[in-house]
Amino acid sequence: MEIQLWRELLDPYQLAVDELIVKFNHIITEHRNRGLYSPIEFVDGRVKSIASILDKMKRKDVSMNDIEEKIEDIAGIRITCQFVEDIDRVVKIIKQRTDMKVKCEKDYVNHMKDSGYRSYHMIISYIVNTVEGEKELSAEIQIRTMAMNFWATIEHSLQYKYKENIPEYIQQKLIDASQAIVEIDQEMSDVRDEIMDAQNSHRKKENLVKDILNNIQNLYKVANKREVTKIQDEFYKVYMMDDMMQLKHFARQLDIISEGYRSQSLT
Ligand code: 0O2
Repeated sequence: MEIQLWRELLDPYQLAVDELIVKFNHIITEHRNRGLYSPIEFVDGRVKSIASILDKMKRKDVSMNDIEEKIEDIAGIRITCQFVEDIDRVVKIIKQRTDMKVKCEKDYVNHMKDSGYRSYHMIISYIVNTVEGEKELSAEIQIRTMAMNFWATIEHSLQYKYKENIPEYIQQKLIDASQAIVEIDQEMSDVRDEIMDAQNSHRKKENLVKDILNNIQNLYKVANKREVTKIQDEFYKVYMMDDMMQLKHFARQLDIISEGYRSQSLT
């Protein structure tokens, strides 16, 4: 196939990857803005390289005409979670969406591959709008924990080096390591509530400080500069106390002051 035709074939997949990354990142933002724990820690994606598509075509005996139908991971999204439990939550979120239709799922989390690979795979059908109109295409979403991702990334680079022939002693090491990853994920799950609590309090504090600073910045436009400087100094003092209750109280007082200026400027 000519290079130009590859480009035309792959362009909509790039659009799908870009859109899906934005959408999943927005899920993270929505959770965090509401002071909620996000089951998605981070997301990335890629369009499969031409070399990798050609390799897969050879491996699976796929003809040029069947690429789009038979190679369902041309567009690939990887969602990384902190805890195994988060994977189920992400799967539920995806199933509830109306812009992604789940075509098939593979649960390599509960059914580890012989290689030791663990991850939850979903093939979705997704519509993009191109210059030629709507196009429905397939995309693969891989959902895994950070620990699973660590293992898969390293194992993938070894596959690249050794192709199908990873020496047996390395394979055994990888299987042992994958068992250790199962244990790490389990250990982390055992303290999930504590970790989530700590992270939530940290985010809540960050959001509160962001609101306070926005409020102070807006006050500069309407209030006397000396008064705002006093408020700012007071904020630093309260912040240094490292007491969330005091910080909340300060934020409420500041809201009242700001509201006062807002209504004054309206009259
Ligand atoms: P790349 O370079 O990541 O794109 P099948 O179910 O066998 O018909 P397929 O498509 O191989 O077909 O499905 P599978 O097994 O769900 O694998 C899809 C992708 O999952 C792979 O894509 C890898 O990204 C990842 N994967 C699957 N097995 C392993 C594994 O043992 N180790 C690692 N590190 N990753 C794995 P590609 O196209 O193989 O590779």
